[in-house]
Amino acid sequence: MMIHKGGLQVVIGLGQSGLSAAKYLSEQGYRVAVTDTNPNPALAAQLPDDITIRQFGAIDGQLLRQAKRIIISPGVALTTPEVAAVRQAGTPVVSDIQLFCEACQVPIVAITGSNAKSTVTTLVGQMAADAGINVGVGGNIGVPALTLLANPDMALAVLELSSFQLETVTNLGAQVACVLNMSPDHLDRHGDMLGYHQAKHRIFQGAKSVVINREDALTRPLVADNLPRLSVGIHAPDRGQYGLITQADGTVYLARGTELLLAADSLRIKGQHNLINALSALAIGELAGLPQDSMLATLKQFGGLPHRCQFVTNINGIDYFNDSKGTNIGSTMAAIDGLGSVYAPKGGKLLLILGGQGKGQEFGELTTLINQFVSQVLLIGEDAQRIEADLRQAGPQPISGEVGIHQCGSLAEAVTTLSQLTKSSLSQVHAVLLSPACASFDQFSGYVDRGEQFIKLVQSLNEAES
Ligand code: UMA
Ligand code: ADP
Repeated sequence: MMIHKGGLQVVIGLGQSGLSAAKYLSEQGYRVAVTDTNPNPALAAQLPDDITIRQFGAIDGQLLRQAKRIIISPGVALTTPEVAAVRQAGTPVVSDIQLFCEACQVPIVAITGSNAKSTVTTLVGQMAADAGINVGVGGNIGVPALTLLANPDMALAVLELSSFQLETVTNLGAQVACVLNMSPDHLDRHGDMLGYHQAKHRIFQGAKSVVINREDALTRPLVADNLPRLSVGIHAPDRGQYGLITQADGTVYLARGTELLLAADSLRIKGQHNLINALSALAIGELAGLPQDSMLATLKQFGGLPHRCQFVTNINGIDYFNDSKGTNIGSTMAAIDGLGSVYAPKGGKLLLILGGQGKGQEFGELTTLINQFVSQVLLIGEDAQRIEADLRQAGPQPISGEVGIHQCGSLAEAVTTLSQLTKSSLSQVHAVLLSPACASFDQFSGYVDRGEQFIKLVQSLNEAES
């Protein structure tokens, strides 16, 4: 008979992270059970045979009451009644990240934020790899953290962490912890901004060093500490800190104190928000002990991730950008500001494609940046009418009469409309930006599908025009 260690471990949710947790715990010799609201979770076929307790179709409250410890998937809310009841009764409820940090023997770099997590995580991972370090990159980025433990030679773990993963983590003990930025997101799960902030800030528990954003007070740890700390921001930095320095001839440099590191123009990723992302990666890398020369070489090569302000092509002098991952107001504001300020000095404006499935956000918050940087707004998707109403009425300032607003319905229609608009020099359009500030599920299978369809439509436009 197999002797199991500890008590029953119940995994809730059999997605990618639930599967990784179930496999890991079973390999560690625990008795494991799995429960999921889906009657037929697709990943059930990949569960090890010795996991025989599989309760699908509802979260099994009775099973949870027998658990010694519960491992909850990030997509399952702690307020789920069956979960809240056992938690109240004192059963530990943790995420896969808790299991990971308890088992991991190598330094952890932990990165969170409302936006830019995947970009900065990928960049830091690449910097470490290029410096010859055997690095594992995982977490919310799509690679469950526990799967990284399969690499016995891993010397550094770089984790992207979401608020859902962090809300059940205690004493992460990261070598470097960073909250990149904070803007409203996932408030349906966390109740309000305070709850969201508290979840994110668990990343600092037990941290050995931290990176903060000088322009965003909500990224600073609340508790005073004497930890090594580096800051990042758009202004000229203090000694040893990271920022941007603009020289008399207008050239912008990434800088550490007064030391000029790299001209912003030499980066392949564009927009001011990406300069901040580059600085964040450098600061995190410094605290993780990565060599500066190698990090700068990586930065020059880094082309960014697909669907994040991704340069698609230039047609008749107009640049096309795919920012399909811009799914909330904060990310779309960064894209408009970041790219808008690249074209504005040359008298150029953006054409912005906006819309899809809203998440209760206030689109009026975009009007200030639209008035500054955008000449045409093309609206698509389920919430297009509401977005137009918000833009016209609900902003901190009314939308300027000079900005054209066009209801287009679909992305295909938007591309047809923009091909007409961009022909007129009156439109001043120097760049087309798809950054919807919305989820995509009304018309697409996800942000990747939306971005890929946009690229295809733009490529056929290119063929038709050439
Ligand atoms: N389920 C229930 N009950 C519920 C909700 C879900 O049983 O109330 C079940 C579903 O039926 C399904 C499983 O839970 O079988 C899905 O679990 P999950 O939603 O936690 O998804 P995973 O596949 O485990 O993926 C998760 C992250 N998903 C979420 O946080 C929603 C992935 O982040 C992450 O890459 C992965 O773990 C590996 O760590 C995705 C994400 O959308 C990219 N993250 C959010 C974001 O970036 O905004 C936070
Ligand atoms: P996350 O993993 O946090 O969703 P990504 O790197 O995938 O972050 O980028 C998501 C979106 O956030 C992109 O579409 C991009 O326009 C926007 N973004 C990128 N960098 C920043 C930043 N520094 N501040 C705000 N938004 C940003």
